[in-house]
Order: sequence, then structure tokens, then C-alpha cells
Amino acid sequence: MTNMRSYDEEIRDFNWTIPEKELEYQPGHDINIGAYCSDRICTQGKGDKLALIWEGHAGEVKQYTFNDMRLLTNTMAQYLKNLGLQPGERICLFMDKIPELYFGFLAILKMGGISQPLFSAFGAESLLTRLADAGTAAIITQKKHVAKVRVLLKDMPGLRHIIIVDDDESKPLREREIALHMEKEARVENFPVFPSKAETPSVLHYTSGTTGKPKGAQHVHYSLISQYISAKYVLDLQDDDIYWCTADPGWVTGTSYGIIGPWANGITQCVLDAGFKAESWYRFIEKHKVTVWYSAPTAIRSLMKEGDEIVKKFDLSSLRHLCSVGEPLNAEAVLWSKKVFGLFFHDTFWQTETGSMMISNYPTMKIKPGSMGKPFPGITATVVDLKTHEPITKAGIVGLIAIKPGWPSMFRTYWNNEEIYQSKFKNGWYICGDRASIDEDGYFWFVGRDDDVINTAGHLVGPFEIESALLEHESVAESAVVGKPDPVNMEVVKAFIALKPGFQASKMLELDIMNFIRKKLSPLAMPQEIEFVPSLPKTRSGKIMRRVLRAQEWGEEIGDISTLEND
Ligand code: 6R9
Repeated sequence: MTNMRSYDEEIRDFNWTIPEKELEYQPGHDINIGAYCSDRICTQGKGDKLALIWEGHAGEVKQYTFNDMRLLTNTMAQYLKNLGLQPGERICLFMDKIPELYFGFLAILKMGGISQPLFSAFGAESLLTRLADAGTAAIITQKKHVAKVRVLLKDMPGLRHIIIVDDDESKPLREREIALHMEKEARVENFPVFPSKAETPSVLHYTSGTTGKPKGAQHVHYSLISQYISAKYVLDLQDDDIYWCTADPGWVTGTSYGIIGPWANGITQCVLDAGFKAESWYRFIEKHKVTVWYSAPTAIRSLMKEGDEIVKKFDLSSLRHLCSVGEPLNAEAVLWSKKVFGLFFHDTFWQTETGSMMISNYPTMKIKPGSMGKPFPGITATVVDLKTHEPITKAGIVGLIAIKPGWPSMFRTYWNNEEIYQSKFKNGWYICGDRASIDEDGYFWFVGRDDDVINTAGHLVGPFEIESALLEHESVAESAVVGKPDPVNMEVVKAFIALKPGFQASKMLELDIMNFIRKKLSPLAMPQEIEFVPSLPKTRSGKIMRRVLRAQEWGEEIGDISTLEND
């Protein structure tokens, strides 16, 4: 039995009071995600049930029940409060996928703070941009990442605490640093959870755009309603499931469906804190008897590349439901998964801004491989005309994916950037910035992004951020960054660079620039290819025409180049 009845029945009967009632939430009363994911599950009598099965890269395993979670999040929340951190302040989580990341996330919410998770792979500059914008008050991190925090202290006078969760006292702590040893902290049995209301800010997730700096999509505690019910319906999470979301909480998938959705449903999750390797992934599924698996197309394509034989070496018979998000899921990948796992991967489409799944393939619905599926119950989604933003009523015509505002997990603003937030709404619709068409059966088919943002291995990287960082390299006069097709990662970053006088293009220089970006921003932002060019194509007003370079990489028509400047 699936949690969801037939799609048509759910669409007919659904309204948001259904999940509100299931969660015993009464409008106007308190709603705190931290408490819902830990305390409430214990109150329901599931305190002894496993909440988290964690495995590190050396294969070591740690397990925590919901009661452990309740106590650990209480303890950490009290600790943060004792430091003087206030409700509404931004507290950043800058860690690998260690258990403290998960407790920390919920603890911040319990004490009323705003959780700001960031990828631990970020370099100092990527980190600074996001902390400075958020005006972050504290950062929770690990010893191995603290060097990246130290270099930005002078630019972050408001960052009061650097909390290190694994300090071994081998070296003295520096300015603003403090060691938190969870195992030594007395467990706090009762913590006065912050009485957050529906619209109280909860999570700040940074996401990249085409221009300007990354923007912080700000969410509220009421997002729980969407995250809870979509995890229940789309991931079909049931009481005896062992669920594995492969995403890092630095990405919205890792929080909405790697923390909030499953735990609000009282489900056991497992986490693998190790990089991708087909064998280790299959072994992990076998060892922990994973039943529901939420992953991303890049990972699936990487598994496909490793072939079918390796799959047979493992007993993966525990698997019963598979979902995917982040990029277009090719029909080949869907069919391949059916062949090797006996199950289709179910594609889901959503964004940092939407906070929860918007368009999905449901366990009870016929899959059309290559399609993103249909809108979630309670979500009104369509495609609108590229110029007029009027809904397109004819099947098969490409337009912009648009969603009627008002669903519970919609972002409430971009931090410090209400203007850009407002610009995302046109003609009464939230415009996602993606192009798609809808077929005669109501299935959505992804076409591409409507901007220059690069989707590499499911991570959005903004060309502007990389171009700005490139300019800081001594040799770079000008640069343009575009996505280049890649069989596994869908796109990888390619940089076109015009050098300053006195610099010569060479393999050495290329590697030096790549490394420079890897350290400054992140491994994902690092160009996989650099092409040195005498100059870049520009519009008459001086804007770099990335579109021309992109078309060249993808073998597409260049389109209108009437504004192209003549060299
Ligand atoms: C959850 C998440 C959002 C962008 C989105 C689109 C792309 C996500 C997709 C997909 C095709 C899917 N995207 N899911 N493209 N098919 N099923 O990914 O959030 O990091 O903000 O990215 O990712 O371009 O607009 P986020």
C-alpha cells in the first residue's frame, strides 16, 4: 500500500489542512521544525526508534534513536543559547555530513535561530560571500575546515563565535574559537523550545544566479507542512523504511528531504559521510538494507557508467522505491534503473526557492521516462509564455515553468534582496527560470534553464561568481564562463579567458588558474577546461555575450547577434 491514493483522487480531495491536521498544527499556534523532528516523534511513542544510522568513510557506524536526537538537539540548543545567541540570528553549519551537522541544524531551529547550512567544500571566498550577506553571528564547524574561517575574521566583525565540534586540544584555540564536546556536555532533558509561528524564519539557503552574488532564499517554519506531506506522498516513506537521501545539507535537498521531511514523518534515515564510489554506495544499501533512496541524475549516470555487472555483486533486494532530483533525468537512466534494480527512478522537480517538490512522478502514477511528472496536490503549476507570461493552454509548446504563489514552503524573500525576490513574480505567477512543455496528459517535460546558470552535477553555479574570482588571478584580463556538455555531470564549467599583456597561454597557467578557483570557490566551480582567447564576444553596451560561447559549446544556433560588437 502506498501512502498516496491515485493521483486523480489526491488532486480532487487535497488541501493544505490535511497535512496541518496530521501534524496537529493549528493556525496561529506554535510550529517549530526542530521540535517536530525530535520531541514530537518521542511523544508519539517512537523515542526508541532509530532516527539516524550514520557511517563515516572508514566504515565506522553510529546510531541514534529519536530520544537521542531529542536530547542532543536540546543540549546543543541550550549551548547556543548560553553563548548569547538570539532568536532570529543566523547560525551557519559548515561541516561534512557528520552527526553534529544534523543535530546542529535542528538545535538552531529549536532555539529560534536561522539555520544556514553551507557546503564544507566551499573555499574561503565562497564562504565569506554568504556569511557577509547573511550577517552570520556564529559558525559551527570542524577542525579541518577552521582555517577557511580564520582568514575571513577581519571581514566579519559580527561573527562572534566559531564553534568547533571536534577539537582535540592539540593546538590552542584562536580568537573567537570555542570547542564544543558533545560527549562531555550534560544532556538537557527539558529545553524551552522557541515558540516560533508559521512565518518565523527557519532556514537560509544560498543559491546562485546569473548575475550578482549568490542569493539567500529565506524559508519559514511553516515550510514543514509541504515538506512533511511531500516526503510522505512522493518518497512514500512508511514506518519500517530505511531511507537514504544522498544529498549534502549544503543543498536544499539535504535539508528538506535529508532532515525535515523524513524526520517529521518519524522515519529512520541513514547517512554516508563519504564521497561517491559505486561499490561503496551499493555496499551501503546492502549493509543498511535501504528501502527508499533519493538521489540525483549525476550519481545515477555515474552508477550507469560503472556497468550492470557490479550491481549483481550486491544484494539490493531491500530497495523498494527510488527518486531523483536536481537535473533532467534522462529516459535512459530511468530505463537502466528498471533493468538493474527492477525499479524506476522517479524524477522530481523543485528548487531551493520552492522548498519542496513541485512536479513529480508519484508511486501510484504511470511513469513516462524522461518526464518530470505532474504537479504535487495543492500546487498549481503550468508553463507560461516566454514574453507575456500568460499560461500556455496548447500541449507541447515550450514556456516558462510557473507556480501559483502561496504553498507552505515557498521562500519568503531573498535575504537583503527583496527587489530580486519581487522580480521572480510575473502576472501573478512565481517564475522558476526553467523552460518546459506540458503534454496532452498533463506531464511536464524539461527543456532547459532560461538563464546562464550552470547546473553541474546537480549544483547550480553562477557564471558571475566564477568570472569575478577569475579576475582576481594576476594573469586574467577578462573572462566568460559557460556550461559545457558532459556525459556524467550534465554540464561542467568552461572558462574563456583573455590574458593580460605579458602573460602567455600555457598548460601550466591553465592548471594554476583552475587550482586558484578550486581553492577560492569550490571544486565544483573550478573550470574543467580553459580556452585562452584574444578577446570575448560582447554586446555593443559592453556585456559579455555568454550565449554565443555557450551555443558554440553545445553546437546550437547562435540566435540573434545583432547587438554583437564588431572587433
Ligand atoms: C532541488 C534543487 C533548482 C534547479 C531548477 C532546475 C534544476 C531541479 C530538476 C531540474 C530538470 C529536474 N532541476 N530538478 N531540472 N529536472 N527534475 O535542485 O534545487 O539547487 O535550487 O536547483 O535545478 O534548473 O530550477 P536548486
